[in-house]
Amino acid sequence: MNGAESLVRTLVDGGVNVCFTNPGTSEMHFVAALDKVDGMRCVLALFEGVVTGAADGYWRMKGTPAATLLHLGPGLGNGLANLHNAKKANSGAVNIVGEHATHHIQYDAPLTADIEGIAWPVSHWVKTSTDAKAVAKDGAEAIHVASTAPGQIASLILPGDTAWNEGSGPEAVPVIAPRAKASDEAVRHAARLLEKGEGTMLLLTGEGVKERGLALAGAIAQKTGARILAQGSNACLQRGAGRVPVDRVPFPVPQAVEMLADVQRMILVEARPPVAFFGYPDRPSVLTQDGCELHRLTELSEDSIDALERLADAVGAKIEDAPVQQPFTPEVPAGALDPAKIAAVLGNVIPENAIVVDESVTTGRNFYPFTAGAPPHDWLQNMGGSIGYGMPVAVGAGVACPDRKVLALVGDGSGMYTVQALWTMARENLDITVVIWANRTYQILKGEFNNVGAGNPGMKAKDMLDIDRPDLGWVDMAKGMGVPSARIDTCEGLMAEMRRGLATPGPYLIEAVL
Ligand SMILES: Cc1ncc(C[n+]2csc(CCOP(=O)(O)OP(=O)(O)O)c2C)c(N)n1
Ligand SMILES: [Mg+2]
Repeated sequence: MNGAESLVRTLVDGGVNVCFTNPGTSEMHFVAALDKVDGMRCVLALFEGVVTGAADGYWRMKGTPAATLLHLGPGLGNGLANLHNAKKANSGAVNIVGEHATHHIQYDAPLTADIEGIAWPVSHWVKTSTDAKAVAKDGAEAIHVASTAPGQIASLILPGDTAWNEGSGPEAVPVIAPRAKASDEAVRHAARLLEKGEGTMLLLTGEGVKERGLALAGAIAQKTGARILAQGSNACLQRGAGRVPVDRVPFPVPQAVEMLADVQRMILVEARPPVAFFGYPDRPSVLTQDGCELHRLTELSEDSIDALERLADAVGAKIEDAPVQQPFTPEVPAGALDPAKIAAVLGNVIPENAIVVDESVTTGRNFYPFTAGAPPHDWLQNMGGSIGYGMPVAVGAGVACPDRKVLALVGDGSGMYTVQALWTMARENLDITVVIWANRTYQILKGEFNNVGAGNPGMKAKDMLDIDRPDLGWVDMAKGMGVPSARIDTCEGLMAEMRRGLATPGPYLIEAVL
């Protein structure tokens, strides 16, 4: 058995049974091994940003890593933006990056590059296998790293000869440590802060914004008079009727500062201390008031459910007392589309157990209040700010959860970064309804132009902020990649087409012209 087959068997035995790929010559033995080993689902994507984003989406829904297969430095480089997003989302992934055969690297052939140098900034662990006998063991270590809480990026670089020479056979993955428990002092101090009542906030992300974490936090808040709030972006927030509702830190700095103005004590449940997305000339970077005490209950890698249970006990809160969201559907809107009406349509159509991948940018600023009473669903956000995450993450979620409806809500500018994801949706027949908010502009940047103090855009600057001339033909692009599609520009049309897309299996794209 060669090194490549030893590695693929190690992956499958280690529970990594999906590989998102875009291979080249240096990965051919890995590709050949896929035919020899049962149990690995291989999903081809036509751009590496789709590969890496799909691995992110897969982890978010499954909590176990997928593998990626990438072609040397440039292939990895094409995948960097979504690896950056995945790393910020604390998603685990095992990247297998092909490399020239060891004897060939010295000749500086066209594809020779500093692959480790490219991999490091978006990885927690990087290793180049030195020979075929080491590949399986390195692969097992990569799975171990990727699976270690809260989830990490492991990049294994595989020179061609380490794939084709005689390997070791599969290796077992070392035991993965469970999440560490928060210290007693962290829980005790949080309880002390909560005793002070109003002015205390629990800021949540990670397990803290999943159903049970929210129920515990909601019960604690109910008992003590504290408030709960979610981080601005969250990898997977569980919401909808019957769950404890939670708002998020808003993107615009003035709104965020206002929301946090009364907070004197903030208890961080996996969350980062809230800071602005960008620095501006006349706006603060830190969103909390001076003197606000920040107390960490759990690190990202710690067991927040356990910590919240202990905290609930300490303050005498009972999970069944948590105030849950009642079901409601907004009034059905009519006529031309605008962001508020779109939000009302969504509140009517989000199906039970849906996975909503949100890359709506400005169109989506107000989706939360209108969709809060929809049937229970998961809400996924961009964690790294690099746009083009939405459709790839939807691919990964669709592969991870074939029995659930995936709804990808994507700005037209964002969608163009990784539009190739549509082809993978069609090829794998993934049950994803994509809605593109076709406002023909980078709308958010118009506000940012002013926010950074650049004044009013002139003709040339305006040209950098609009994406019309020509208008993007989303219906045609989708058709060209095998995804049925429709264009609408009214609330009635959006409602009907979303219902159609969600009712029929397989992918569907709606171009919603604003
Ligand atoms: C990789 C990357 N390139 C550029 C940007 C800067 N950027 C942020 S939002 C945006 C445009 C978003 O446009 P769209 O998705 O159409 O949403 P809209 O602003 O129209 O609501 C751009 C270019 C970014 N965040 N990431
Ligand atoms: Mg736009």
